[in-house]
Amino acid sequence: MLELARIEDLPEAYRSALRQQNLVPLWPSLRAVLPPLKPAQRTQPVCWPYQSLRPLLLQAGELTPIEKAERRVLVMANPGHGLEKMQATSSIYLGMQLLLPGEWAPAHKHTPNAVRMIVEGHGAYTTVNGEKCSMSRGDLILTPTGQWHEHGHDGDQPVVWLDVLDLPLIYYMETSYVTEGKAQPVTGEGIERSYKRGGVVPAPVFARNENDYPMIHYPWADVRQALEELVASQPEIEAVQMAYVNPETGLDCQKVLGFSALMLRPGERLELPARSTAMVFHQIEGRADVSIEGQQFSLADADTCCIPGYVPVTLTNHSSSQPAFIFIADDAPLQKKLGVYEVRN
Ligand code: GTQ
Repeated sequence: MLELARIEDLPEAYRSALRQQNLVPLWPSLRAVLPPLKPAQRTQPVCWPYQSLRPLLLQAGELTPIEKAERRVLVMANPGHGLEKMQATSSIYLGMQLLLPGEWAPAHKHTPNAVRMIVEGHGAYTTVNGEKCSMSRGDLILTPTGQWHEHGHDGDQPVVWLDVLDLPLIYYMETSYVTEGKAQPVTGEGIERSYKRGGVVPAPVFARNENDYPMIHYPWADVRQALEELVASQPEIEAVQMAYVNPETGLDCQKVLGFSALMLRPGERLELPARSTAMVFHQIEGRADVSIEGQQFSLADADTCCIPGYVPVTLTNHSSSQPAFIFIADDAPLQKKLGVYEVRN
């Protein structure tokens, strides 16, 4: 590839004349914005072990009352982007949120899309546009763009969940803002039961639900059972993986980020090809190693890590008797819409 002229190769008077008119020569920066074959990446591989994060999160519960935090969250920030940017990847924000018994995180709605993956505790709930979703370990609860949501807690132990938002992208687009609201009346509970059986959906007199987000609560017990039934019916399947989709359309459950649950069979080693998406892994059950060239993370219960895109990934379950279950997030839905999604074999 030809070497191009540098900014210093231009006379200072010319450079200054350009600056004064808010003009920039492309050629000194062309290789930086269009590097050969692989993008420039800020996203570094990073792991946030839950057992080291947890005491600091509980301490936040003592240091900052919920009224002074609104959302009591420790953000899992990637140093490659700069911690103050609060980004795990270019498009994904990750945070661990703590709600203590009796606390209430007031209703609001915002433009970024969020999901919660419940990590520990019982008795808390999120109400999304009137639908009350109880929280249990491993449940996925969606709070898509523009939907009112608030969190409450009737139990007697701390509740912790992982927030996954497309905030970095929505903020970058200068479209991120919040609207505050009042406590929502509960109008429904248990929407997941209406969509429990794949292939059939509620259709009162054949009118289908055209809401973009018909199902917002995916209980872990159902997803786990689906994975076990998948592997029981197709023992040779390449990857025991289930995507979280809109049950009315079969498409991704949200428009920017995509989510799936993966079961690694005892002793399984799974090689994922290099794809254009950075990825987030969160261990729901068991243990697994996540490795890319030059870096390996051993995930135990509730550990979370991220890795950059365009690298092959190997996932290994070293246990010879126990399966491992991993929650995965990436921005494949967005990349596919933009036409930049790639799998490199
Ligand atoms: O629970 O609504 O981690 O609005 C960041 C922003 C959680 C929430 C976050 C939010 C929330």
